[in-house]
Amino acid sequence: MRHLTWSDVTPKPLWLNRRQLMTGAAALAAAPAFADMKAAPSKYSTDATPNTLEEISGYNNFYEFGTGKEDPAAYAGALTVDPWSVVIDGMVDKPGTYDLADLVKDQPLEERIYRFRCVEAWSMVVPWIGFQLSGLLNRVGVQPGAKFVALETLVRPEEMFGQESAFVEWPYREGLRLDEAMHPLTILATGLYGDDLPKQNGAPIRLVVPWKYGFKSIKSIVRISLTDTMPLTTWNMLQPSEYGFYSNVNPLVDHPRWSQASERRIGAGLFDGRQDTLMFNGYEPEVASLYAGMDLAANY
Ligand SMILES: Nc1nc2c(c(=O)[nH]1)N[C@H]1C(S)=C(S)[C@@H](COP(=O)(O)O)O[C@H]1N2
Ligand SMILES: [Mo]
Repeated sequence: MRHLTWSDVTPKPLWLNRRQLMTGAAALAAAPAFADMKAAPSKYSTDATPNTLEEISGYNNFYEFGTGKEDPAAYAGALTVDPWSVVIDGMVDKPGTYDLADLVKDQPLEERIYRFRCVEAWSMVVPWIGFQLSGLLNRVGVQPGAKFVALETLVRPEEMFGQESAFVEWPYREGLRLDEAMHPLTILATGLYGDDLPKQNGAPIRLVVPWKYGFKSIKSIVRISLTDTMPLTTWNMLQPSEYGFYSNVNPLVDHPRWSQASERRIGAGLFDGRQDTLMFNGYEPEVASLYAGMDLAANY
């Protein structure tokens, strides 16, 4: 059987709003093809076996919906993700409020199977659907003095009951250095396993930075700002001694309360799924040069 690529099957802008658009004959025609697309992951993909959809959408961190790992699956259904817009502002040529469909328009969507590791030392392998953050930043035009990208999650306590408690200073926020944001491994994901993102995984659009601990991968993004100063980040605000700005996966730098030398692959049967953690989560060849000359123990 010939391996299909994404572009064989559907025009890219169609992909995002598939749920609304796929009706009747279109749905029937598309169904087998979508299943086949799993066979065509990006060159950036790992060859590790992905976790199941049940694992990926059943064990989550999304504090807007509670702090338990099963809370997001139970409560994220309340979130309205359509319509959705994202404010892009700060040091860009074309600031504005972009409708999600506009934002994704013309960005090459592809499946990328990424290792994903939480700072709590569990990990998964996820077949994301997304596009490079760099594509979007290039489209809006990054101004010369910009050095960082700051991202924020929606604040809507009526739908996100976790936001009724103030233990996090909402919105959840994250940031990257501009060169990290422009790196081809850094994607905005709008789906996984050939479908739209489950809400508990950060629908309708979330960041994925595979060489960093999971908390950098901010969910349900409504704002992207280009700045010349290092942005505040939620986990650093909560506990600066434990969570730095960089948060690169690093087996040699332990979290103050636990080792980061190994991880438990969720769902893996053998040996409890425990395996050695790799430098930069296994993406060392691709990203080590971003940190040349930096002391990674000081810049954790
Ligand atoms: N807005 C928001 N984004 C978030 C979080 C969160 O609580 N709120 N949790 C982070 C953490 S700690 C992890 S490990 C990942 C989990 O992503 P997943 O549930 O898709 O596996 O999301 C990150 N993004
Ligand atoms: Mo995490």
